[in-house]
Amino acid sequence: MTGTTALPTTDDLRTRVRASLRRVGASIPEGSDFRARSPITGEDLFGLGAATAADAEDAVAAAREAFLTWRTTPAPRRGELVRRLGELLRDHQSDLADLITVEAGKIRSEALGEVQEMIDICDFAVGLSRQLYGRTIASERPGHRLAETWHPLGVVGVISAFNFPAAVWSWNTAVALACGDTVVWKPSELTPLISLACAGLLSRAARDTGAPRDVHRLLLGDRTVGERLVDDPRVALVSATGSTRMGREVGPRVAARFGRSLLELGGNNAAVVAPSADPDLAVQGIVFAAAGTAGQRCTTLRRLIVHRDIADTLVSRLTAAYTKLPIGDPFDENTLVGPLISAAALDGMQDALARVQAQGGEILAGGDRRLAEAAPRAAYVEPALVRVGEQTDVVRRETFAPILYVLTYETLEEAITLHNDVPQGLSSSIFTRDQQEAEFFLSAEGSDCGIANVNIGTSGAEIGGAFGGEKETGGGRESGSDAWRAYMRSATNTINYSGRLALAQNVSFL
Ligand code: UN1
Repeated sequence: MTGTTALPTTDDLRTRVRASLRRVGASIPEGSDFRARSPITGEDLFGLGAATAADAEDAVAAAREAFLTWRTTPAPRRGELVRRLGELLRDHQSDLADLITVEAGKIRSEALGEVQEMIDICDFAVGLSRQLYGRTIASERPGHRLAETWHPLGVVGVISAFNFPAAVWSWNTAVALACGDTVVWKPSELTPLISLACAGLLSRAARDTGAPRDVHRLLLGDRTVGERLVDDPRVALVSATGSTRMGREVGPRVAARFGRSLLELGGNNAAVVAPSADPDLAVQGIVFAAAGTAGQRCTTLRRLIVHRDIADTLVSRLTAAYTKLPIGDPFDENTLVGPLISAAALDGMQDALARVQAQGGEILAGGDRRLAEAAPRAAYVEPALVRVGEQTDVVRRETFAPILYVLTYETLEEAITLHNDVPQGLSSSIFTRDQQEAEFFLSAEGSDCGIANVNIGTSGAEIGGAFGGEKETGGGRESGSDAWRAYMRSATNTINYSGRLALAQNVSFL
């Protein structure tokens, strides 16, 4: 595998961060409670002050107070705030992308893409602010009308992960604001700087459009801050993105106080490659989905289920592509694979590789650490391609790193059984030019995931569709389509204009 040019120093990264934050108009809160760091060098950048329990209390109280005004602001006017945010994101796309690269290690093109996704959801939410439609329902009684009305829900607590440190916040926030909710955001501890920049731009948009200042509050801090949002009955909806382990705690705790949660948890996404697949298209789609973002998307392709007649050819093409992947500085435009987020992520990957080998798996390409001398604290690694005979416990688990397990199948039914035989259900795809196969994969008997694609990889969804998955992925839907309904409450109205009382179900009384 090729390496790219020398890595930037931690001082270079500090300079970049300062310049981006200055242009965005955000500053770093003084303190030393925790540290911003960069996976590019694995070193600390700045100390930061974390939110205290009193800050969290204050943020929720302020957001609740702001909600009382915001919910009465007409939705198209709420859309003006989101439109302004979208404009500021356009102006600062490059600054925000820099911060994402510094903190999450994303290559430039993917970091810019993440900000593009934010701009796109803002456009979507502006339109939505004029389309919060309810239905009129035929009443069984004469002179009656049934209607469904949608109202703002309240304070939304957003808990987000390091790997999409800005876009996932924007999916939730743009839609929640258009819906008349206010937001308290607890980002990942690993990405405080991009969070400061996003929150700073939204504050500016609020000032520019005359929206209440506290429509949005940011809380930097550890999991105890997130737990406050989870347990606070004033937080009407907790939208949490992260591991299934985290969701297993958040879901029941929010439910125990009859709050709502929207969970977007782990995936173990697979692609079926049928004999009729276009091989060039399949190889490109697979390599981006499996090795892109260094395997750190929740939509990353983790399992490949290939028809046995084409398995050897496809595997040798993939092996060739894997050995050519440029790994290194994500700011270098030739790099395709940046660093893993932490040494712990690298340990997790190496542990999974050792265990799957002990279970009979064969590493076909990659898996070795890179740049250990240049950046001893960073975690650069070659994406790994591993052939496995069966779906062992290691394969059925999500390892948040670039490992692609290759399995083979004979019949499509067998492929789909393998495909669905994992606890997670986020994203899936089939590469085929056979329409019957494609439609079967998309049918009720096919993929059991929230996202099912044809001739495209598992990652890189557009914001227009609803995003989320089934089973241990948590069942939530964010972003486009009618995901907005999770951010509002509906009321069913029965309006009697007949002048006499008629009971439903033909009940007579009095
Ligand atoms: C995530 O990894 O949490 O579909 C979100 C995708 C992106 C979003 C990923 N649009 O890969």
